[in-house]
Amino acid sequence: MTTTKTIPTILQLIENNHRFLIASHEGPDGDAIGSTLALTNLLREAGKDVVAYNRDGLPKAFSFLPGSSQLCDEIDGVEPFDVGFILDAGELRRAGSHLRDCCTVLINIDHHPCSEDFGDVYCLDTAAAATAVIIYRLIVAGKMPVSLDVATCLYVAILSDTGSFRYSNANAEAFSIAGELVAKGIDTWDVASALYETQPKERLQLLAQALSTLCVSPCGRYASVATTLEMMQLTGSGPEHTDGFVNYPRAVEGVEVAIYFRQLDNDQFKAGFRSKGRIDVGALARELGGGGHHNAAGATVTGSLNAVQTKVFARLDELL
Ligand SMILES: [Mn+2]
Repeated sequence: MTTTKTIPTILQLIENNHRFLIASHEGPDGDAIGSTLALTNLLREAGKDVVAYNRDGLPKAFSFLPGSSQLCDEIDGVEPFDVGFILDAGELRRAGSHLRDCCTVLINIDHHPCSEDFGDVYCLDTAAAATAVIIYRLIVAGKMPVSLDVATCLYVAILSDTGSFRYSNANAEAFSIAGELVAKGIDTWDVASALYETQPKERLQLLAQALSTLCVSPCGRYASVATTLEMMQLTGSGPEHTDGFVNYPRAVEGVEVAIYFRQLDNDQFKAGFRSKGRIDVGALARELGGGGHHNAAGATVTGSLNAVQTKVFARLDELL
């Protein structure tokens, strides 16, 4: 079903029901949390009873968002919810397969290509820059008021999924919605500084260590950085501080594939891959026993850092 057909159905379900569950995918990003909290705030403001849920809880980076303190990571199994919204999830499993049983009606709203058709209502639009864009369309179609709280959550979601309007999905609709949201009174500098200028110092200390391992291939088309458990111990940091590290080798001029090797234990590394489009790193990751998409993928590889790098680089030399 297309968005245009499903939006009136969803609006009807909101109107006719009272108890809602809003959930999104594990390891939530800005779109997952922003969309969850936007819809949560919206429905609460309309007098509904709403539970916001994420199996991994709230990443600290989003604790400035309105409504974030009420996001829970467990659901008490009492009576079922009238309606459950699963947002931005790709697959129900990533939000929690158990959610099917707690909701009378399940609505899947997503913008991921190949999003699984798991809901009673399936609202997919791969042309939407973020799931939050589809939620905004829903609000406009339902002529619902956009409070500053709702606007802030949607804005953060769009900002996050478009890489602050740098990625190719930053289309006219994304800019236009962002403009309308900012017009509701968002302090854009406040939001940007809450998102990007509140990093724990441990992250930057670990990043400094990671950057010192920067390695660019002789052909110049792939590059990597790595972190070891020793570096984490030395800087008092953890895996939660490594978000975005792969973007640094990706930013090197001429690089088409970037890799971030993160040591998991003595002889295991997680290799995170990013491609600028020509090389299918999803296929590469699957060869190594992992998975992912054309432009973003990962695999766990056994061996010393040196051995793991040699293995991955040899394959990339063949591909590039
Ligand atoms: Mn998204």
